[in-house]
Amino acid sequence: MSAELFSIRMHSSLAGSHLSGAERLGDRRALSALAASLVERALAHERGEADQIRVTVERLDPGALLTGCLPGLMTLRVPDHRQGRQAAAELLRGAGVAREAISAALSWLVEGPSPEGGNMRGAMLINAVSGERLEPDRRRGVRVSRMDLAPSLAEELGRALASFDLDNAHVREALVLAGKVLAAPGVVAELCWSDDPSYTAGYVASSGGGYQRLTHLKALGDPRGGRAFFLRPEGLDLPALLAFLEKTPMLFTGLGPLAHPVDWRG
Ligand code: WAQ
Ligand code: MG
Repeated sequence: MSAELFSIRMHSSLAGSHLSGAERLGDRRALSALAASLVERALAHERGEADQIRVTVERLDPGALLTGCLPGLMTLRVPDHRQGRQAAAELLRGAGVAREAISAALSWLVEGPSPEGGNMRGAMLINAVSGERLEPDRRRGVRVSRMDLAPSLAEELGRALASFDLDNAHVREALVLAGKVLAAPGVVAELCWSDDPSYTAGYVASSGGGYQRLTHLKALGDPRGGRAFFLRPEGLDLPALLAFLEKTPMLFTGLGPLAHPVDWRG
């Protein structure tokens, strides 16, 4: 990627409710194709046809760019979402998240984490010890942004994921997002499942465990989903964390190890 770097972000909504979003980085030549593909994607989304699509393009300071490696990926097969959630809770315990915080996050995600019980556009921030919600705007949440795969890595990742039958946009984008979240100051772990009714897989990410996929974290057809970032309360600098997640540009230039799927045994 050349010295000139832009952030391009899409957010779509229907009657004021979040439908879909995406964030990419690109050089000047890549922008118009990226914009077209983000608009197409918003129009074709399974959650519905948007009545508003916003595309934002912003020039970045290339001096602020961070690079990193993606977390390692493994798939844990679970028979259904109940066992998936139990497995997620155990993985989060292993990453150092307190029980209270885990059960609070799970119930918010199950009920719909926004104040009206719907989906949020961004993530919840949760104190990993007390379970308290810490994001400044509980309706919107915190949107992680300004991250992407380096162009050279995109192909390599596609090939690697394809050999596990996992080369889809959900996995690629979630891996990149989790990679940036794990690089953020004060984050202990992340829990996520999709708000797309047809996509039941989700993951727990932590620096020790990497990106651990669970094949079912919700029932097929359930339109609720979301993300919880668990934060270490000691020494937490919330403004610095928000600035990092929302503003610091990060490109991934290396892959982590990919493991063959295994059955979860709690
Ligand atoms: N920053 C913060 N939160 C976000 C962001 C973001 N950039 N993008 C999405 N979210 C939140 C928001 O609340 C969405 O409602 C929720 O996450 C789900 O987003 O390995 O597809 O894009 O098979 O539907 C994970 C498993 C798929 C992939 C996640 O999420 C795999 C997925 P979605
Ligand atoms: Mg979605």
